[in-house]
Amino acid sequence: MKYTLSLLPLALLSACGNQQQKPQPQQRPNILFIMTDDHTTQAMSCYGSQLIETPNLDRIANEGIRFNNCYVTNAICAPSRAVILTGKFSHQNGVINNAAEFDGSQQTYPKLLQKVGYQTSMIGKWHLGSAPTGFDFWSVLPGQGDYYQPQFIEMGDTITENGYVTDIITKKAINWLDNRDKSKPFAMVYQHKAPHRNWIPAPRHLGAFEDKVFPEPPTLFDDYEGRGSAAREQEMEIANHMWDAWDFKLATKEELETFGANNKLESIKDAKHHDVAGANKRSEDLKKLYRVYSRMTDDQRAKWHEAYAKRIAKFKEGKLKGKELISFKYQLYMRDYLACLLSLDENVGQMLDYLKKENQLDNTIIVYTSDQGFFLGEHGWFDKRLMYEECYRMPLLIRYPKAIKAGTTSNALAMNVDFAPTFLDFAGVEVPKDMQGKSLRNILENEGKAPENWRDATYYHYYEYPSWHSVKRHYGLRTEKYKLIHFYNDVDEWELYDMEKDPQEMQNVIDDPAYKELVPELKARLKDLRLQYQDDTE
Ligand code: SGN
Ligand code: CA
Repeated sequence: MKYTLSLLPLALLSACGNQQQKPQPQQRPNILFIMTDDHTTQAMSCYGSQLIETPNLDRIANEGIRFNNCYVTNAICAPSRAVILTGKFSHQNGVINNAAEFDGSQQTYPKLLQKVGYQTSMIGKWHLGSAPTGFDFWSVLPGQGDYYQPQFIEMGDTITENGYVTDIITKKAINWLDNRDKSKPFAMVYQHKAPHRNWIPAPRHLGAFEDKVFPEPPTLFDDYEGRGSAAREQEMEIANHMWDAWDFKLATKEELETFGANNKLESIKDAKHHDVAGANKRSEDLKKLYRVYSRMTDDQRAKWHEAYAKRIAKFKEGKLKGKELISFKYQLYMRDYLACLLSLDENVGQMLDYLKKENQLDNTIIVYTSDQGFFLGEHGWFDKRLMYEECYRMPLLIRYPKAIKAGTTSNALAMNVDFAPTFLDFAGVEVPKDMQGKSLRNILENEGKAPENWRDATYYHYYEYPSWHSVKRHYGLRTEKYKLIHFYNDVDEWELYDMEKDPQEMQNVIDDPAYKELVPELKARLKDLRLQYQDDTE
C-alpha cells in the first residue's frame, strides 16, 4: 500500500522536515582517498616530470584539479597521516614523529562521516601504531609492511597474502567496494606502501628500467655552501648513506644464499640500519636484504637475480669512483624507485575503471596524494623531513566533475591539514571548530582560485631528531614568494629563500642586506602563525 502524505504519522513528517536541509545519504558524494608513500611530484608526468609517465594519475589531474602548492605540515609518515585524519597539526593530535602512537579515541574525519551514514574503510599502509578506529572495515600492513607476500592485520587478525603489496591492496579495496552496502555512500582510505624505501618493484616490473639513463637533477652535487648545519649534517646522501645491498640490490645470488644458510631467520629480523660501521656493515646490510629475500617465491627470486645481474657486474668491476660512482648510484636509485610507480599507476587505473564500471566515477571525490614529497637526488639526497621544496610539496590531484572543471590547476597555498575539513564540507557535515585546516571546497568550485581572505602562508614543524637521517628540528613558513626556516634544539640557525629567484633553494639569503627589512617582517608573521595554531612546542 502506498502512503499518501495525510496518512503519514506526524512524528515521521516532522523528521522528514528536519532532514530537508541536510543532504540525504544517497546524495552525499563518495570519498576515495588514495595516498601513496613517498611519491613525489618530480615523478608524476602531470607535474611535468622528466623521469616517468604516469598516465592514470594524469587522468585524475586532467579530469579534475592539480594543486601546485600543497604542503605537508611535518614531512614524515605517521605525522602526516595523523594530520590528515584529524585536521589538526602534530602538536595538537599528538603524533609529532614516527615513534609516537596515535590516540585512536580522538576525533577524526572518518568517524564524523560514519556518524552521518557513510560506510568507511581503511586499506593498506596505516603506520600509526594503534589499531584503526572509525572504520567499518580495516586491513592494514603492520608497521612499514612488506613488498612481497605481505602480512596484513585485518580487523585484528594477522594474515599473510601471496603476491605484490600494491596489487594486493587494490584487490582488497575493490573487494570491499564490491561487497559494501550500496545504498550508503562510502569513504575509503586506500593507502599504498609503494614507493617507500627500499623501492622493490612488482616482479613483472623488475628490471624495467635497467637500460635507461635518467637525467640528473642540477643540484645532485650540491656542496651546501651558504646553507646551515642542518643541510650539511643530515644523513640522507645518495653518496654516503645508502646501502649497497639494501638500497641498490648489489648482492649476488650466492652471497644471499650463503648468508641465509649461515644465519637464523630470528637473528635477521632485528637488522640495524643506521649507526653501524666497519666489518658489521656488510653483514647488517645483507641481513636487511635477506629478510626481504626470504619472503620471495622461487619464481620471484629468479626474476630478481636476472634483473639485477647487470648492475652487480658493473659495480664489481670496481672502476667507478667519486662523482662517477654517485652518478651510477643515482641511476640505480631512480631505476627502482620509478619501477615501483609502474604498478602503482596501473593499480590506480584499475580502481578508476572499477568505479566507472560501477557507475560511481562521477559520484566520487577521488583524491590522489602522498604522505609527503621526496628527494630524488636533488641536493644529493634521498628521503624527506626537510622543509625544502622537493619533499615539502605534496602531490594533490582531485577529481569530482560535479564541482571541479576538468583541467583546472591551482596555485593556492594548501596544506594536508585542509583535507579533513574539505571532505566534511562536501559531505554536508559541519567542520568542528577545533579542526585547524580550512576546506578547499571554494577553491575547487572556483576553477582553482582562492577566495579573497585565503591564507598568505603555510606553516611547518618537524620534530624527529635525533633519529634516522639526522635532520635537525625546525619550523618555518612559506609564502608565495619566500620561505623562512628556524632550526633549533641543538642549534639556533635561520634560513631564508627567495622562491621566485631561487626555486632550488641554493642561496640562503638570511644575511643578505637586500632582505634586511623583510626578515623581521617574516619572523613576526611566523610568530603570529605559531600563535594562531597554538604551537608553543620547541
Ligand atoms: C625507514 C627507512 C628510512 C625512512 C623511515 C621513515 N629506512 O626507517 O629511510 O626515513 O623508514 O619512513 S629503511 O632502511 O628501513 O628502509 S616513513 O615513510 O615511514 O616516514
Ligand atoms: Ca612516507
